[in-house]
Amino acid sequence: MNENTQIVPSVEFGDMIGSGRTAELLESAKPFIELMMQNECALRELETKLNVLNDEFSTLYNYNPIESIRTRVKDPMSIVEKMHRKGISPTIENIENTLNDIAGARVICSFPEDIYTIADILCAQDDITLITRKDYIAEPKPNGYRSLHLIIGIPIFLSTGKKIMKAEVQFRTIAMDFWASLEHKLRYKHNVKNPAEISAKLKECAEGINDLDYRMQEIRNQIERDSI
Ligand code: 0O2
Repeated sequence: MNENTQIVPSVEFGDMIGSGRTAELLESAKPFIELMMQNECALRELETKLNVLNDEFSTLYNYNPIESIRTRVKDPMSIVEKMHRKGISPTIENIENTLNDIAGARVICSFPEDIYTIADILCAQDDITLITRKDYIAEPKPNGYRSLHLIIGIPIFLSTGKKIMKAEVQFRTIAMDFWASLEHKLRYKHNVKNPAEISAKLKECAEGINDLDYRMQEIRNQIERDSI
């Protein structure tokens, strides 16, 4: 099998199983399973880096800038569907070259300032390369969506040597995450009567949440300044 192996077998799954070709099917899936494993490893490396920073802040400043970290490897059907949407054949090589978000992490911070602090420190590490940076906090999406998105290159060390993996890291405050999770759920509810009204209300909530984030941050900073 080479890197151009299609992850969707050309022969029907049932036919292969039925004809005793299970071993062949499993063999054809190996490169894809390997790619998933490498992405899992990249996320473990990334999560460790973020946890190290959080532990250091906790020890030095008695403060945790990161509330929580969630990671996921994109599921195979979403990968195939996204490749299909982009009109590119889902070979292993094409998937690796095209998709930046097979490995994804969501880093939830307490305050907007923490997002930039942790993102900058992470990108300054000498084994991390910043590939793209989209600041949807400074420039929210028209629907009100806010987050800082980074695509980074991060190394993993295999028996065959070093491999640079790509990962998407989304940084959000707790409030931004609350909004994005609900908005995502609502987006998939169909047959709403007034989509424009719902969008307008969601946008209004996004503005309110942003206002709250910065007011809470100001209170935190005031407490820091005024502490004796
Ligand atoms: P999932 O299930 O979260 O992975 P690209 O991924 O590069 O093809 P794009 O538009 O350049 O597409 O990426 P962008 O803008 O950086 O956003 C990608 C991800 O951000 C999305 O992943 C969402 O997780 C999140 N996101 C972006 N816009 C919105 C939004 O308006 N609402 C919410 N709730 N989330 C958003 P996926 O691939 O959609 O899905």
